Amino acid sequence: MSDRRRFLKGSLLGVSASMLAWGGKLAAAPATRGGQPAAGGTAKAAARVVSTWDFGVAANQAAWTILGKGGHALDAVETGVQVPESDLKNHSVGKGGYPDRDGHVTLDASIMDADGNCGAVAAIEHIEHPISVARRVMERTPHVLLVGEGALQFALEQGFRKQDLLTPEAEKAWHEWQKTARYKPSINSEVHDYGSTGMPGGAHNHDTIGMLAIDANGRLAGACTTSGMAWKMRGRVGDSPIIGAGLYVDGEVGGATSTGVGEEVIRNAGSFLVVELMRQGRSPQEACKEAVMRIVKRRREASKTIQVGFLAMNREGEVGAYAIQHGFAYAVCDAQKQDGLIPSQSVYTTSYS
Ligand code: SD4
Repeated sequence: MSDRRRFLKGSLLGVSASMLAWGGKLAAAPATRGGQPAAGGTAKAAARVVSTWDFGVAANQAAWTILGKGGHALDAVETGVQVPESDLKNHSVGKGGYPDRDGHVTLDASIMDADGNCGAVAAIEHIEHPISVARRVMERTPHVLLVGEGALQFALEQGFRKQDLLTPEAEKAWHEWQKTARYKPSINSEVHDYGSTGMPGGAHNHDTIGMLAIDANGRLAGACTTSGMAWKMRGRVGDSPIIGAGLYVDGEVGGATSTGVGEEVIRNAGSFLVVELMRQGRSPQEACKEAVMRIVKRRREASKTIQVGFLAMNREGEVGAYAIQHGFAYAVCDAQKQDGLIPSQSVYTTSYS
């Protein structure tokens, strides 16, 4: 079990009953239409930000420096997820993330607002804050998604600094992995085992940060950023930069984001599905559960050993989550409490590894 997962297990044991109750009854904010202030502009929504995993607590607090002052949800989610992107101890997001099986740290990120504006980058290298490049794609290009070399070129044109993202710690872990992996980096003409019997990364194949925010004016936004699955194939892209898979926001309904094995999320258009289920009247929790059950139903065997978690917030500020495996948690931050961490319900209730 990784240090992070061990920490999470410990911290969840410390979650008090009162906090769980608080988590179950997240107060609803006044409804607004299309992510805009309600007619007349008098109704004030309760600002709230939620994000995946325990490291979402620090990310939420950074987002709150903007939301708490009445700032825009889009600025809040960008600022919030930059925290794990820069955290060298976090091996699944940004700088310090575990590399692909050839030793390259490649990052995926997406951002979306309540009006359907969105931007993303996939398999981008050498840039510490892919989320900010994704926002530039959204705001300064006619496109939605830039990948690889082209994404890097755009980032450099936009003034982002090129840097080495592979930390000594991550490099050491990669060398450890190579000792048992049936794969040697570089052109590998002898071994063509692409790991078709299972996803690489094991316990490291989740932990993306997905964040959803609603600001004091009722505007919704979301962001999702990751280094993806550890030891993935070179060129592999997960769910996080795919709008509708790793992230989706609709100002009339709410937003959803995902963590876990991206292939399963993409197959089911996971976050879009969660938002559409909320549109049909499901609560965020019910919608997340249904999206998880679609995956489990299609992949009954595989789902025993993979993790996928969804987190959703509707435009009233109601929050819910659901995961395949035990151990998923989400952070909640609002005017009442800035360091909430709530264990998600899951299909399986015992730990896996
Ligand atoms: C992916 N959803 O690339 C991501 C994995 C994850 O840290 O959660 N990674 O499939």
